[in-house]
This record gives sequence, C-alpha cells and structure tokens, in this order.
Amino acid sequence: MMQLYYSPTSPFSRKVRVVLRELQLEKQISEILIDPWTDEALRAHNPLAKVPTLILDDGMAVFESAVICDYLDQVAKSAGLSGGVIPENGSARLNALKWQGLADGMMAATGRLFADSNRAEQDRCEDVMERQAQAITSGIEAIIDGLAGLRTEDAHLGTWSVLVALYYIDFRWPDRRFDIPVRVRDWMAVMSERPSFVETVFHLPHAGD
Ligand SMILES: N[C@@H](CCC(=O)N[C@@H](CS)C(=O)NCC(=O)O)C(=O)O
Repeated sequence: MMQLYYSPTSPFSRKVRVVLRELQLEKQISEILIDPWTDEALRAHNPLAKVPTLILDDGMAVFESAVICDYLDQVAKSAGLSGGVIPENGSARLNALKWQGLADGMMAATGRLFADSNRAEQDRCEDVMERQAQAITSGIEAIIDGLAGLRTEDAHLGTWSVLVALYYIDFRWPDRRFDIPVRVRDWMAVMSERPSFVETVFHLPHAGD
C-alpha cells in the first residue's frame, strides 16, 4: 500500500488528500500524520523533509504536491477508477494546471505571511509581508474574476486547489483579515460538503498525534 505523509495544517497536504478521495484512491493509500519539522523518517525519504510526501509500493518517494497529484491522476485513470482530475485536452488541461499554480502560490504566501506575523516585530520584514499579503489579495481577485468558469466547469485539479487555498486563508485568519466575498463563500460552502473536504478539515495537531 502507498503511504502519504501529511500534516493537518498543511494546505499542500490537504490538496493531495482531497484529490486522492476525488480519484477514489482511498483504499490504495494509507495516510500518516506527522510533524515535518521533527520527523526524521520523513527526511530519510525526502531530502527536503516536506509534506506531502508519497511513498510508492516499491519505496520510491514522490514529493511536490503537483507531482503527486499528477501521479495519482495517472494511477486512477489507468485503473479505470475515474476520469481523473487533470483533463487530457490541451486548453482544459492548461486551465486546470493554471488554477493549481495560482492556488499553490496563494498557499505559499499565506503560510509565509502567517509565519512572519508570529515573529517578534524587530524580526519582521514588512516589505516581504506586504508582498505576501498582496499575492493573497490579488489571488482572491483572480478567483472572483474566474468564478463563473470555476462554478460551471466540471471540477478539476484547479478547482480543488483553489478551494483548499481559500479554506487555508480562513484557517490562518479566522477573523477574516482577507475579504472573501459572499458569492465565493457560497460556492465554497456547497463544495465543502463533499466527503473529500469533510474528511480533511484543517486542524491543529491533537495531543498524542
Ligand atoms: N511546493 C511544495 C510545498 C510543500 C510545503 O511547503 N510543505 C510544508 C507544509 S505546508 C512543509 O512541509 N514545511 C516544513 C518545512 O518547510 O520544513 C508542495 O507543493 O508540496
């Protein structure tokens, strides 16, 4: 059985966990909750010691969430389990990957801004923080502009990635520091009723995890 190392606060992990459920691969992957900062077994597999990391049946480690999603999409398609989350066709494929790219950038900016906000004031770099905040704000605007398409197209890797990025912003700033308009929130609420979202809700590690 494949193993997926993940952390419950990691948006890149959640993207992969949503995708593997949407691909109906749950029975083929065992999910292992770890802390990437302290888990030495993880570094033995992945020199970067980051989550998500997928360990294949032959022991090969695959990392970078986009690479893992691409691999899982191939596994599901070749097993005939589902139509996949990455369209085959040129422009539909590029569209899905483009949204994934935007969402990944927003996740990274959110993670960095959150970490920097927790630093002592004298250790902060305000310019860098402002740049991360701008990436988040402009990313939300791009999602608003593309919402009609995201709502009506069959959901794909880009759709799942964008939703996870939006939920990650809310997870880090429950006070809604970043304004996500109601029409986007309505869409998020409908999509997040899917088991793939319910089963992967962000949470801080519990004692004993
Ligand atoms: N580009 C990577 C980003 C992965 C990443 O940054 N993971 C974070 C958690 S969200 C992590 O493992 N951080 C621990 C560390 O940086 O050592 C991906 O798409 O998988």
